[in-house]
Amino acid sequence: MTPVAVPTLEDLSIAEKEKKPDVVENEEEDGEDDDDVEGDETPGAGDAKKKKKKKKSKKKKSAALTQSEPPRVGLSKIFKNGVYPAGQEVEYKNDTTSRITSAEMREKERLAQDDPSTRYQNIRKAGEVHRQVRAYAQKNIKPGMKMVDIADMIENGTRALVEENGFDSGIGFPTGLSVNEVAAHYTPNPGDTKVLNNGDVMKVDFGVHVNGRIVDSAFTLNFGDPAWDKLLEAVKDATNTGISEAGIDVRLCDVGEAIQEVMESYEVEVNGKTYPVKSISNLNGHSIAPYSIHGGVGEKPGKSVPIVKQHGSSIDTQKMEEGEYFAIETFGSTGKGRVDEQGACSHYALSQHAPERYTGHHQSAKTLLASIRRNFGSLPFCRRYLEHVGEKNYLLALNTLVKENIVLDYPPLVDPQPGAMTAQFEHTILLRPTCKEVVSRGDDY
Ligand code: HZT
Ligand code: MN
Ligand code: MN
Repeated sequence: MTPVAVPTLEDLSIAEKEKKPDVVENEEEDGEDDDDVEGDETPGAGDAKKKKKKKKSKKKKSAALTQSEPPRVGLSKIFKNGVYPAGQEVEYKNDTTSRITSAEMREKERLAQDDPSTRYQNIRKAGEVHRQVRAYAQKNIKPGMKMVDIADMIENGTRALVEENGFDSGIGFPTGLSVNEVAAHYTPNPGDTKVLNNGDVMKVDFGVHVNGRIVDSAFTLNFGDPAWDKLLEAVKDATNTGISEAGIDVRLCDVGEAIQEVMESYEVEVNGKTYPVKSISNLNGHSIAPYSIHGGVGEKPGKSVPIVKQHGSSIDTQKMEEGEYFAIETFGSTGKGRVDEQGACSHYALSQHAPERYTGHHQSAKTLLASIRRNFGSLPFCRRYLEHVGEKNYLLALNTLVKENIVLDYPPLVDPQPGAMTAQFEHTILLRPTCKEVVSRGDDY
């Protein structure tokens, strides 16, 4: 593992420049396998062990404190004071009450920060994991790789950096690696031999959570005709428009209308054919709640963030509210501009109506349901994750739970027009009392 520089955070924080997190330098490579650290407060780092390590290398000061390649250094070892970098902090549009300076809003935010259940450190750590893992992915994903190896690259990095620990921290949802006309919700199933090819346009959509606070962010890689870059640019612009429009008391329909306007102002010319870029009308962003990727809590459904103008639905009365988290994601297509469910399913999640215990007639379904509850709770999972926790021959039981509406299936979402190309960009934002924080913003997108 080779140490590399941690990405600079200069541009990310407006208000928190003064309390920039400590990023300690990596010790020099001395050939010793020693990750102990002076002042290490890791529970279980016992005195005996410490002394032994101190003897072995008496002058050892700070251990590591930059990220390795591949990324395997847990972030608590890089940000030793437990303070993670804030995302991009943006002033609200039309902020006539000047929330950023309002004493009332600053006090409200101070209280929110001090409340352990709402501490922003959780979402910020998840955001920093996302940035570091994707930086490695963007450098190393190449045509010819197996999709499973790409997924492993991202998931192994996420597990290590977030310091995966039961329900306290881990993967937020399956790694989406959707190619070309597939817009979302493809990840390889066990045994899938699919390879990333030259010519492919791949959406990389992965999630990280810390104490249930999920960062959901995605980007698109173009290994095809450089002319597709215009499609990527359209979608990036549309997503940034959604982020810019988002705010407290903003109507969700207005966000959708602004996104579509920008998205559909683009066209792409590839091989002498001109395609108008369309917003994929039946895909949307969504609110996010603790351990709930679609933002639903109990009987209360989450909120959708449309990416096209809505026609006379009830969505036009819904507004964004202070304290809410949203995934702002947009999808552009050169095809029909809508998606169908198509192909083998990989993504699943426990239904919110799932019974506490299985009362049906299939013994294998009963034990699989117990395993899903224990390992994933309400977080989405994929078949590979079932194998990761040791499940074998689970497919019949899984299909039974889907048929009985105990587990929901999320099949791949595909633009049905032959040759359609799709792209996606997504960020997670937090509507703080004083400002909007784009927690997944990086120097890449
Ligand atoms: C569902 C299942 C998963 C949430 C959006 C999404 C990836 O399309 C309300 C609005 C993972 C995520 C989801 F395994 N979906 N974001 N990133 N997928 S969604 C949705 O089902 S629910 C959109
Ligand atoms: Mn996503
Ligand atoms: Mn999402």
